[in-house]
Amino acid sequence: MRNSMGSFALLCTIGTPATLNRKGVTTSAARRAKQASPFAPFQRDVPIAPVLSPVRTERGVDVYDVDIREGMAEILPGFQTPIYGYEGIYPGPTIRARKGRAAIVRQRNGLSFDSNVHLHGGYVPAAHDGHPMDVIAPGATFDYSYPNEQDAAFLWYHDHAHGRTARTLYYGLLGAYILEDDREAALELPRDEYDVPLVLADHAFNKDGSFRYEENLDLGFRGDTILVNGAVAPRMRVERRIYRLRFLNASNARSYDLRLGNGRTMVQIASDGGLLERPLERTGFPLHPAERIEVLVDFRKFRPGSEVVLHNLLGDPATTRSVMRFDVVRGGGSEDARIPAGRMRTLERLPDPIASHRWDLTLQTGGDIQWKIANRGFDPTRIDVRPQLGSTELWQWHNPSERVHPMHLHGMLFRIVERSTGVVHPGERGWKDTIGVQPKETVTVQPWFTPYKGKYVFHCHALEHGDKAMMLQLEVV
Ligand SMILES: [Cu+2]
Repeated sequence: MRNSMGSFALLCTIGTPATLNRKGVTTSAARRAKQASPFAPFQRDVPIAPVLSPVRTERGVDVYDVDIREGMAEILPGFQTPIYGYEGIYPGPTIRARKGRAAIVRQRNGLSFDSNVHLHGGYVPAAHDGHPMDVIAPGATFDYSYPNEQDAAFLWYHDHAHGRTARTLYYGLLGAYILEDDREAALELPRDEYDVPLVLADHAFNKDGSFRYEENLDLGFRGDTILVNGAVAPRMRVERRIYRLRFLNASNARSYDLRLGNGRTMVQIASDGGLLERPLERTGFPLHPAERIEVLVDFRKFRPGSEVVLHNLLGDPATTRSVMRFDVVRGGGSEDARIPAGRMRTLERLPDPIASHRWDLTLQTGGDIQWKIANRGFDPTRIDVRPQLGSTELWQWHNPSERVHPMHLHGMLFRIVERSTGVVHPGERGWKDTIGVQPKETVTVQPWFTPYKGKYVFHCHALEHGDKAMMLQLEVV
C-alpha cells in the first residue's frame, strides 16, 4: 500500500510512531505544561477556510483553478503537520456557487500518485462525478464541469481514487462546496461571516505532530482528537446574532451525536440535499460520516461572556466528547437575518417506484476481511443495477452487522421511506445522499434516478469499508 502511495510513504514515516497520549502523560513537567497541551480543547479560534475566487468567467461559467498538492498545516500549536490538500491546505478552500450558474473546476494533480475529485451530493454528469476509476495522473489536469442546476445545498468535494480514500481524505483531500439559490436567499438566512461551514474529523498524532493513521478494516479508523476545520476542539467567538452552522462529518468512520450544552436548542433547516420543508427545533442530532446537517442558533438568547459547548455524546469523555465551544461576545448590532417560522419549501412528489432491491451489508471473515454489498465486492467491469432515467425504486439497506454503514449514492438524491428500528425523524425526511444504517437495522430509501444517464457508484462511506470493495456500480439507462 505504501509503495503505491509514492511520497506519502515519506510523509507518514516522519518522526517516531510514539504518540502524545493525553491519558498517558504522567510526569510533573507534563502536569505543569498541561495548560499548554496542544490537545487541550478551546485554545484556538476556529479556522475558516478561504473562499476560492474564480480565475475568470467565460460566457457565464465561473472557472476555478485548484492544485492538489502536499502542504504543511499548523494543527497543533507549534507543530507542522504534513498533509495533502486542495491548494495545499486542510480543509481545502470553500467553493461558493449559485444555482443556474455553471462552474468548471480545473484540478491539477501535483501529487505523485493518481487522484480525482468527487462532488459529494452533486447532480453531476457521470464523466465529471469522480468515479473511482476515473483518475487524474500525476502532473495531469482535469476540468470538472459542474452544472449547478440543483437546489441550494451544502455539498463537499473530496478525493475518490479507488482504494485510497481512507488515507487521502484523512491526510486532507476535502473541502466545502456551498450551492446557493434564490429560494434560500428569500428566506433571509444569516450570510457572510454568520454562515459558517464546520468540518468535523477525528485524528490521531505522532509525537512530531504528524497525523497517525492505523488501518482498521472492521471498525474503520478512530482518532482520539476531534478537529473542527483543522483545529483541535476550537472555540468560536460569536456575536449576539443568529448563526447558520453547516456541519459536515468528514471523519473516516466516526459517528457523532451532537448536543449543545444545557439542552440548548438549535433549529435544523437543512440536510444533505438542501432545505427541509419546515424548520425543526432540536436539542441535538446524529451525524454519520459524509452526512451534513445545517442549523440556526440564536445567540441573542445568551448573555455576553456565555460559553456554550458543543458535545459529542458518543465520544469518550477524556478525549472526543468536546467538539467546540461558542464564546458569546458583546455587540452584534441589529439583526437582519431571521429564523423561518413556517414552510421553507415543498418537497417534490416522487414517481411511484417501479422496482425494489435489497442490499445486504455484510462482513466476510476468515482469510481477508472484506465488507460486501449483496455478497459482492466492487468490480468496475460489472454493472450491478440498471435503473431507468427519471424513475424511482425502493432500496432496502439491510445491516445484519455490528457496525454503522453510512450508505452513499453518487450523482443523485434519495428520500428515506422507512426504518425498521422506528420512525423516520422529520430531520431526515428531506433530500439525502448518505444515510447511516445502524447495526441490525433495515432502512428503505427511494432514490430518484435523475438528472443524468450514466455510470455511478454507491458505497459505504466508512472509508475503509468503501476502499475494501464495499461499493457497487449502477448505470442509469
Ligand atoms: Cu460500512
